Amino acid sequence: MGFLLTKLMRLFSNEEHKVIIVGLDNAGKTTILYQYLMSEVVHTSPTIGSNVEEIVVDKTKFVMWDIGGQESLRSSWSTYYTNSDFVILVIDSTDRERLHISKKELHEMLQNDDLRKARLLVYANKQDVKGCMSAAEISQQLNLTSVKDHAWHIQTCCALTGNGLSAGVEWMIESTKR
Ligand code: G3D
Ligand code: MG
Repeated sequence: MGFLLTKLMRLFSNEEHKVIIVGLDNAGKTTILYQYLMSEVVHTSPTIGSNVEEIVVDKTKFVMWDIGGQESLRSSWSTYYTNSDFVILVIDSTDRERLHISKKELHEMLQNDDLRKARLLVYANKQDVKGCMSAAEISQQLNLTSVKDHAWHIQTCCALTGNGLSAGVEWMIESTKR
């Protein structure tokens, strides 16, 4: 899995896409990044803020964002939007209570002019947990069908095993060819 992902990311990275990974705290962002980078970490840059981590794999820059931070910090987040080609939103599929917060953040984010050309990949993470929400349920709760001006895709995954992660990356690569 790690090898396949690395290969896919390398293919992808030749085109230099900037990807930002967002999601509430505990959604699984760090675990996903760890899976992406499992076999070969080319370079990691230092953490640039308590809620923002930046990692560069080959030429692809990942700006990883924990949007669970205090409201007061959120105004600075948009600084990281510039030139983003992809937004990866990580959802904890077991966290029904806070899904509405992700929804609000997502729709606000997509209004931002700097994310005009960004495509959206939603990872419905923690699919290994019994009773978790399905992709259809999350998609409905997030009102993804209302997103008309950004290409989007929802992908179920389990960051612990890496299941589903490469399918998400494949969608990203495919979407750049359209
Ligand atoms: P974050 O970076 O979005 O805040 P983390 O989230 O990657 O730190 O993950 C938060 C917790 O969720 C971690 O548990 C992690 O192991 C767990 N987690 C991440 N992905 C999955 C998954 O697919 N399935 C399950 N069951 N758990 C997952 P801990 O216990 O270390 O806090
Ligand atoms: Mg984290």
